[in-house]
Amino acid sequence: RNGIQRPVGHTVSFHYNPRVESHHFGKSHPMKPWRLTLTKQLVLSYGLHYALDLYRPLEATKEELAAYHTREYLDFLQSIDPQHSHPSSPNTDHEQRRTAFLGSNEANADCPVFDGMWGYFTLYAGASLDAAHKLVADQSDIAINWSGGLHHAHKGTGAGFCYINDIVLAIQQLLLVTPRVLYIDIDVHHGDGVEEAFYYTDRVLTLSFHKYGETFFPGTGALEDTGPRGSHNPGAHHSLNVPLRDGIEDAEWERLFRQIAGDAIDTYNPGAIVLQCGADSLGGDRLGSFNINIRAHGFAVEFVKSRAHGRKMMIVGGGGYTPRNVARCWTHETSIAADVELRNELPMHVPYRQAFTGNENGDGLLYPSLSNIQGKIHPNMNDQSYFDNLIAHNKEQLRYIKG
Ligand code: ZLS
Ligand code: CA
Ligand code: ZN
Repeated sequence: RNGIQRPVGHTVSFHYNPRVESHHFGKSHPMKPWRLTLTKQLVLSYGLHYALDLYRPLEATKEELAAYHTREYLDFLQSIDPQHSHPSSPNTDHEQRRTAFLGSNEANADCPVFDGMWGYFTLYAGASLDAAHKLVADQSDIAINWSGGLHHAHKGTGAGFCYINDIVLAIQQLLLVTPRVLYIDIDVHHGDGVEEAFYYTDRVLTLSFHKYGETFFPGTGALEDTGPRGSHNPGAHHSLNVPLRDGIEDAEWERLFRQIAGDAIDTYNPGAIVLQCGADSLGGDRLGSFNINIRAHGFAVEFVKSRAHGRKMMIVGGGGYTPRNVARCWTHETSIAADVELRNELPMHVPYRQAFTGNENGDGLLYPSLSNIQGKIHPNMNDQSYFDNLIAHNKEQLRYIKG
């Protein structure tokens, strides 16, 4: 009806269970699963689902999560959920365990305990595992899970809104069938949890672009941190970091990404590429401070896809704290995966249309100008020589790597 068709010879799968939408971190918490509702509605309104294989994955099992996470952490997560908790266990013990596993509760925690949280984790992790399994079984070429991408979770603790590291679990599955996986992370925060999980191996190359400096979370991901010290360790030179200052703009971003990600793909020659597309690197994000627009963000997907040359590709979400722009961004990136061009005017019948209309909400367009219009203004604190140094340093690291 609207001309959207399945391209021949390349399958794009979309892994999503709408039951994730109903979970709430708490009233003032910036992480809003509702952004996934908005994304899904926009994808459907553009008719993109005609170009996708849609899957509705079930919850991951505790056994599946234990492929990375510790038993005691999983036992804690499952039992702290009010719906699973034992009324007999004393409150004080719960409090101590909560602090140990999810951090202190001062000024309201990044990782709160909320109703149905076990259901939420197992759904988003289940979707990433389903995506990985469809790639492994050769039933998909590009597998997308916008509810995943929770890159800060550690083996035995939660951090930065992340409890279960679905990315690590998915990469573990890909490693069963391919010798090398490249992980690229364009969330405005450092992909520390994924870097940490594969820090000591040469079978995963991690590459994160992020804001770095002052007190910005999580504080890791310096240019110089490229893996364990000592060239005898297989993980040496296999963690790449691109620390950025506030206000980076479209052209600079695209040049930097093309250079560094391009070199990484060519040199490392991975069998699969996992791309974390956190949308908090967009201009106007509530927590981020970059100045890039939706097409420049999507350039990462476009570029990796153009260099994939038959390699399996997995795309996950991540951060993104201005929901209308998260939905725009991930709809655009779904369309890139599916080889479909979308018109700038949003479909008339899109639900929640008011979230996208009005001057400050982007005028009913898919691609409004985000830089310096929405949110706080972040002057560009990067300069050409700084970028040149980032490119040169990462090129130097890649000289140690043979694909
Ligand atoms: O990458 O900066 C921090 C840590 C703190 C400041 C905030 N307080 C609550 C705890 C101590 C130093 N945390 C960051 C985490 C960012 C995680 C990004 C996840 C991802 O995008 C992947 C999904 C942070 N930045 C902003 C907040 N936390 C934050 C802002 C507002 C609130 C409300 C709820 C909770 C407390 C008040 C909160 C956190
Ligand atoms: Ca990042
Ligand atoms: Zn983030």
